[in-house]
Amino acid sequence: MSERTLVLIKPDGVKRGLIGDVIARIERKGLKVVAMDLRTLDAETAKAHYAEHTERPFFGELVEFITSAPLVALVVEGPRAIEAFRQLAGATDPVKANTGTIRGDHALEIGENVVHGSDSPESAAREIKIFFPDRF
Ligand code: IDP
Repeated sequence: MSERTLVLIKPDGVKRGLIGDVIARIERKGLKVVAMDLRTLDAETAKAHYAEHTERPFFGELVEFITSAPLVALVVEGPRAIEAFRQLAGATDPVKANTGTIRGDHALEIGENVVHGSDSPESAAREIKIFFPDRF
């Protein structure tokens, strides 16, 4: 059974030239990119996307960072795509992320950890609707 997940290549990943690396890993795994867009988020969209973190102390920093420069939003499809991409991404804290994962190979700071991937089918549906309201 195929499912979809929302992936973001965050501003740090775009700035550092990692778009190709991230997409190559997605495709090498056998997952398919079914939508893709380079854009700079406005604060409203960023707050909606990270709504579950509203009360966290780092929320302001998170919104500021994710809106600071262009990111790439992708919808990725395949069998167990949500879990498959989370495995490719590695742990949230890039120092703890295994080598061989996107975060493990490319990042050191939790606030600049290169990618986002939906964490559940409910989040994926909600996030895909925020980024690609008319596409799915
Ligand atoms: P996830 O991206 O691995 O799903 P979440 O816990 O959903 O991790 O957190 C969302 C994002 O918020 C993380 O990817 C990270 O960039 C940022 N973040 C999480 N914890 C912290 C923190 O303690 N300080 C700064 N940023 C954080």
